[in-house]
Amino acid sequence: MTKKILVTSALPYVNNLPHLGTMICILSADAYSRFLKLKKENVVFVCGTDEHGTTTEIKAIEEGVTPREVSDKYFKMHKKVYEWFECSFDCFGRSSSDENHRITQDIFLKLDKNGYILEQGLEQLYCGKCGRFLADRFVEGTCPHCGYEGARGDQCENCGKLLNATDLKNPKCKICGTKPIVRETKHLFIDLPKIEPKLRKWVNTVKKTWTTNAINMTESWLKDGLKPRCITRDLKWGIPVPKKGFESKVFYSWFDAPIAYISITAEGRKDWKSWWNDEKTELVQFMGKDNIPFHTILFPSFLIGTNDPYTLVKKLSVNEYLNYGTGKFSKSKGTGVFGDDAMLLGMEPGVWRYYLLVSRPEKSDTEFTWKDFQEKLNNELLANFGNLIHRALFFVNKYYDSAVPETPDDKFDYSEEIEKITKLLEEIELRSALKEIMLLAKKGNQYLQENEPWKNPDDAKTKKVLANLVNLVKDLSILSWPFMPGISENVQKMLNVKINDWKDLGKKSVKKGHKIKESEHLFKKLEDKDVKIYEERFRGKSEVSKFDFRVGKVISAADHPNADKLYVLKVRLDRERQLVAGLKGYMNKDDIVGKNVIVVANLKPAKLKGIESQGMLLAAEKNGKVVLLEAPKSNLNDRAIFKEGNPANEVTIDEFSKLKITIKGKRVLLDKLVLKTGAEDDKASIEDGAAVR
Ligand code: B3M
Ligand code: ZN
Repeated sequence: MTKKILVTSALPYVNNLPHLGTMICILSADAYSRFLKLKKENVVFVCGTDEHGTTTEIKAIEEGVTPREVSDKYFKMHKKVYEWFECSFDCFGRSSSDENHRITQDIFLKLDKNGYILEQGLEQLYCGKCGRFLADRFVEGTCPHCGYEGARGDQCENCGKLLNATDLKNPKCKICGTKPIVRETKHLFIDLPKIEPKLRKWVNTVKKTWTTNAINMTESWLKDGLKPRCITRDLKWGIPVPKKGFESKVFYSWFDAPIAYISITAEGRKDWKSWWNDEKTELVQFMGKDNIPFHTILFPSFLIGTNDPYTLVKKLSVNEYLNYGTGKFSKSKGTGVFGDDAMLLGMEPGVWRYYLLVSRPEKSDTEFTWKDFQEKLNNELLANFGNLIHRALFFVNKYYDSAVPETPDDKFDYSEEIEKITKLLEEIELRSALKEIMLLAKKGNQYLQENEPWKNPDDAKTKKVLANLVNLVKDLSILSWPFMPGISENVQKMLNVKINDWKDLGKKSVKKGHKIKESEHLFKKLEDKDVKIYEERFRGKSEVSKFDFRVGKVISAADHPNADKLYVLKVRLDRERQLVAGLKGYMNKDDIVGKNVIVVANLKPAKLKGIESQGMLLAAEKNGKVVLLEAPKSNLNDRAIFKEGNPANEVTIDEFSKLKITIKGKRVLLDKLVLKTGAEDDKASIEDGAAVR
């Protein structure tokens, strides 16, 4: 029986979309489990969304919906993003599932029965204005350890130390900004000091297979000595605590979130117990550095305290942070690239996977820059990897009628490279492994260059060279599959083979006479002008999101008394507004009245020839023809957006005229962003290239 390997990636919070930094952790786990699958190991890859806790409650307050609605909405969006990124989860679920309620409560009851649960009064921050206790992220302040000003009530993300909200200096309620007061309530604690001896023993036996940052942080925790840790919260959204006197409380989300790894497996597989209750299962967990103590101290303590034979983490792979340039990713500020943005930029998912895995922050934080992304795409993927594959296959197609011209020989040897890459992958040194794969492609390019096959294609030697290169291409397709599965599959399509076994590496299995297919370019160059556009677009506080585009219905149209090109319109959106529009001479009043149009609703009111215009109606123009932008299926006052963000209170006509909005295929485009109202693409029935004004 082969051993079981359980791979998990930290469950991303459901309150927001994953950004590139979040993707790194998931893609790392994905690449590693794909590698194991190619090696025909018995592996299950588990991930899902972390839905409870204050992050979701805060988002729900912001969006004016329930936490359940936030979770449902974002769960779907997460799923879509991961599918696009070619993530191959075997089990993908949610921490709010019934199964997780069951298993979490079961683990709690066992901890309680075994005497590891304490009841204690707790001094907690209470916001008088909001009338609630401020759990975890409902409060922010200065970290008492490192002085970081944005520390949250449960953890400082700067130094990684876990905090109690009352430790914060200058605490503030996250909702209203008020300074909270301290009040006492009763809570349940897990008695970590009592579990500590068993935990220490276990840590000492496994820690050698953890990354250095994980070992260091865990040891420093243990050195300080463990304290009882509160596992209940005064919130509504969460898993109810099954204990008398605590019925109105729920579990701390960091209690049920790691348990969700187990429940998600249970939902997906009947044989889940054999994965989670078996010391022979090797549990490999991927996470960002701030998650370390939860996975090496807390979660193992929950499991050890049950006295059940739960599978505990064996290998831990921790990544540091990816920043967006020198700043942070922020969806609300429009800074940085998020998963859903990447999907819309027209590049293969494999390009993103390559970039993120080859820049995986392992020893220190790194920065995403568009220049760096461009360089890796153009110089590494395209000019090296893609170029080798294209040239090798191109020559076979051109000179030998698409058939491998010879039996390959051993003159071109790269067995050492394969061995090295395999070893690196086994050790979860993903970035180094990927770099070695690129070096191997480079070696292939040199071999091709030195042998100049274009000079003597009919030479026996040239034919051998190309047969060897075709086999290298086959090997590169196997080696790169964990990292860029879609690209690898495209290569195999062109090669006309289907190989998904690591054991096939190094074998000259693409034999003389094998017919290959047309070779196509795998990558498109990223041009400087696009880099400029993307830098601008993802810079933050993006220009376009400050415009408040709204759907309005035109109720009436009349001639402007003092101007022969202007109409005065009444348009209903939030309320009835008077708009002055320069449409006379281009269309009749009847063509306008009754239509659902798009209005810049936060344009500074201005007088046009003596009549006030409270907004601007959008139209597209080309060669003297003018049409309205329309959203026929939308409701009045719905927002039309290019890109999520917060509109400014007021914008000026000058600011608007700087936007270069055009029409393509009747859709309204700004760069590559499409103007949408809900699910509807806003339309303008006019030729491509028409300008919107
Ligand atoms: N959601 C924290 C994070 O995304 C948390 C991980 C849970 S793993 C069980 O950083
Ligand atoms: Zn700190």
